[in-house]
Amino acid sequence: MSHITEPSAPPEPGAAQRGGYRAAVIGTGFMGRVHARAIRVSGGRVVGVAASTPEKAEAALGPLGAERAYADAAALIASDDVDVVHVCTPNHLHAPLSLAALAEGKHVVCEKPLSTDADTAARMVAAAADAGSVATVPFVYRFHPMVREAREKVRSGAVGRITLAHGSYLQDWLLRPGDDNWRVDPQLGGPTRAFGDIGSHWCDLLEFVTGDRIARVAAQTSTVNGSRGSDGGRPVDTEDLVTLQFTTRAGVVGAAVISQVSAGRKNRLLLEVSGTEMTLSFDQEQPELLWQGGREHSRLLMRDPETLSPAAGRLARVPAGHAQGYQDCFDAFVADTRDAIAGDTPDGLPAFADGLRAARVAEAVLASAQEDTWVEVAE
Ligand code: 4PW
Repeated sequence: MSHITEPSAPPEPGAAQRGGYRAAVIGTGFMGRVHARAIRVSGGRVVGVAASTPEKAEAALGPLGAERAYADAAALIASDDVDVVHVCTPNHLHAPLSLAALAEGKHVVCEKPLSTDADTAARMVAAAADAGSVATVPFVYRFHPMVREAREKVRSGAVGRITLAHGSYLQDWLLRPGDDNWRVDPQLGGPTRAFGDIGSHWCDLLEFVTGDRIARVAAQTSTVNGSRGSDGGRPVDTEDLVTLQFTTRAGVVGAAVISQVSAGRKNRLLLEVSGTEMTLSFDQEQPELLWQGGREHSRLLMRDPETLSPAAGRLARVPAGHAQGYQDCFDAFVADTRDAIAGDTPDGLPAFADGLRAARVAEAVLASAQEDTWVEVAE
């Protein structure tokens, strides 16, 4: 099969395999399983798992490939066998567990949102710096090679001066009143739901690709299902959708639609950036492709390590023509976290500062919707 080009860099343990990666996972839901797999694929060990009950932790040993079930999160964090704590719990526990792990001198990978309020997220950034720990947040869509390719085209000037950015992040798993999850409860999920959960990814991707920052926002929120639950009877006031206008520091204007109630849309993150020379469009459900629009010629770029920039090519984890996706992003993110712990400085690794940034944007979005006015994003 001579036409198959191998990825430019081997995906598995590289420089930073030195020292190993002894990780433990708190939380055994969908995200806990994704993290555990990424740890193992990156050459690490899932040395332990903790859950809301010892029984749940025990039951997760097999599915997570974990070596030991801890009675609770505190015991896991205190363990000398654990170097890196992955926090994959409901949102309200992200901050206390991460802070406890940092106080024990652990490295931390914490799911987004970093905290349910931005001031606490700022304390987490400071705590990570004080501890000298690597502290990362899985804004994993950054790890699609075609996202890196888009970023390189902006960086090189090929896109020209950016004039417009827009897109959407649409899902449908909360479409019906009977659809329920801890995320809809502000005590567990935080005051913003659709925006905190998926709007944060969109804004992170926009800022990552453009290198610019959202300066001010005007948002509307809507709670389509005002009550939820198996009998549809529990009142809910976290938002199902957000429409957002924004202006960046560089003066780019843009708009985004974020929804968890868009029938048929499963995980459709679309980001389109227009500059004076070209438009780039990335759709997370077609992650092998990047549309490059030009006045005279437009083309669909494919993830081919032979034609990608080195920054994008290094994230190719399977040969060209073999689709790579969501779990691959997680695998690459954990591999870069591992390398950062070993002393490398991987390009584009999302850290707690990026989680704080997302929390600040989320607070501005919520305030704008509540006050019905433009709101500046705090720095
Ligand atoms: O972070 C996001 C989640 O909370 C994800 O990337 C997709 O939407 C999958 O689950 C939710």
